[in-house]
Amino acid sequence: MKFLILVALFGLSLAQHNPHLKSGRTAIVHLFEWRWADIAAECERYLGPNGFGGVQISPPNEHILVSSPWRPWWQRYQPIGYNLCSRSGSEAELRDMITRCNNVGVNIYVDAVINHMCGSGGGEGTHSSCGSWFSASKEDFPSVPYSYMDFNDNKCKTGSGEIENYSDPYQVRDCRLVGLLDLALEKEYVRGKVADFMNKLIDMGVAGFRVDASKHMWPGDVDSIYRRLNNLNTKWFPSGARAFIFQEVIDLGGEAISAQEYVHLGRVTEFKYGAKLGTVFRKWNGEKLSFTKNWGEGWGFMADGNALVFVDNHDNQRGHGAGGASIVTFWDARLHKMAVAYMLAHPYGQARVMSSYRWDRNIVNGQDQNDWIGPPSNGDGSTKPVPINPDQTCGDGWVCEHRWRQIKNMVIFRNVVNGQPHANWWDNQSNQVAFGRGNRGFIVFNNDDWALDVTLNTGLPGGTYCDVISGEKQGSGCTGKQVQVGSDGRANFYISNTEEDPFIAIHADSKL
Ligand code: AAO
Repeated sequence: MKFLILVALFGLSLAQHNPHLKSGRTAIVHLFEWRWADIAAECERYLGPNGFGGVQISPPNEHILVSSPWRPWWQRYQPIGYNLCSRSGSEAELRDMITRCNNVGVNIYVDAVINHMCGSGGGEGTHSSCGSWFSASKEDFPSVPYSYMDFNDNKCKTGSGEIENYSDPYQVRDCRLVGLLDLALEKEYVRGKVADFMNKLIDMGVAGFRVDASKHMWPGDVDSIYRRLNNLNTKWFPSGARAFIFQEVIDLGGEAISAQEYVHLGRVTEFKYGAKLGTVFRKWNGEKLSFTKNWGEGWGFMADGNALVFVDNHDNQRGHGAGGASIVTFWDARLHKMAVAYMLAHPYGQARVMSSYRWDRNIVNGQDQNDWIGPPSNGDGSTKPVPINPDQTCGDGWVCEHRWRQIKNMVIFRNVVNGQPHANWWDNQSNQVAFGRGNRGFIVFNNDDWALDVTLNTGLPGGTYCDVISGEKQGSGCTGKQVQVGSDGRANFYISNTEEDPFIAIHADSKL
């Protein structure tokens, strides 16, 4: 009996590691701050047809409206309640989007902000995205309802009520993160309200959750919430399927709380991944691409099946969160394309691609004074739609990295090589490396300051392949470079260090 219970419990949480991607799909994209109407259209016109597996959406629940600074992106990390109207749209638009994305095989993952409500200085009134009244000073949120009894004020032992020291795990869980009113998740009542909110989304058809600020919640508390979650909607998912859970725990080492405390509950964001990959591609601290032969667990990252990996995220692309200056973002487009391609070619982890908007950076002493700027918006703060240019890029300040040919084609590469082992590694002991995935795909990088000119074993069947970085296969030809693979699997590669994109990728579906 005990054994059976153990199996049941263990099985339940392992199930939460599965993103339930539709067959043949492998990568997800964070459409940061996009409107629901635009995500629905993007699923149908682009993500579905190009093999994207899912979308991480911005928090869909009612949030505070901040006026100073004017409508920052981070207002959505300050919940006022669980009504589903937000800067991205109404509940009806959210439901329509989830349905339309599911219908074209693209899953939706919700950014769930459940650790806290708005900041203590959030004032009183109806300045919230659905217009619900609240009072931050009285800790009164009638739309849920939560009252002062539902917060951790008595549990927190610091004088300020704030997290003062990250090396004290009690403070980190029981006190306020940057002034945000900290919910008492040990209370049955609060757990129930949070679970109701998540269950409403599950029933609408979402496939899972990014759990914001997980480090700031006790593993036992979130476990108790996860156990209350419904199985996924059987209209789109197998019966008995559990929600995919990936928890935001920033663990670069050296703190009291580690990612390991959460890996039995679901996946965890592996922040070391982007921090290290950025350092490698920037060639800082003596790092070289050739050192990545054992990339993944060999670099001290968490176990493969627990990791959610990314090159940058919405925080560290603008100096919030962690990772520091090494993070490569769209602002360093050439390095970013290489780093994202490396991630998508490599088998480690569940990969997430970032899709950003541009803002006016104003960096003073290494700190961006404009790190708060929200998405492309109209004067009244409403978010602008994402217009698509004739060349398939996005307009109006939306960067749409996921539509860059190099990145889109590497998402397809990852699908084509899915399940194949990391193989045929080559390096020049510096910053030129190559590796394949079984007999399905091969990629070559030149991040040195001189040309790469070498004949390598690709592991692929002989033939002519289109490079999917400089172009792609179109009909019976290539729009970019061609690679001739001999019947022995060997091919010559030449990559000048001054090329726009100094890397080449070929795969089974790019063969002529
Ligand atoms: C805003 C204002 C605040 C105001 C507050 C309340 O900016 O001035 O007090 O409202 O009125 C986002 C924004 C915040 C914003 C918040 C609410 O980023 O600026 O505050 O919305 O509107 C910690 C958490 C992590 C969190 C991260 C930003 O652990 O969970 O801070 N990320 C999530 C979201 C994020 C969101 C929230 C949480 C809140 O992704 O968008 O905030 O919902 C160390 C710790 C980390 C800690 C960082 C930053 O990291 O390890 O746990 O992250 O510090 O404080 C080295 C170390 C590394 C260290 C890092 C940074 O790299 O190795 O460990 O340095 O110093």
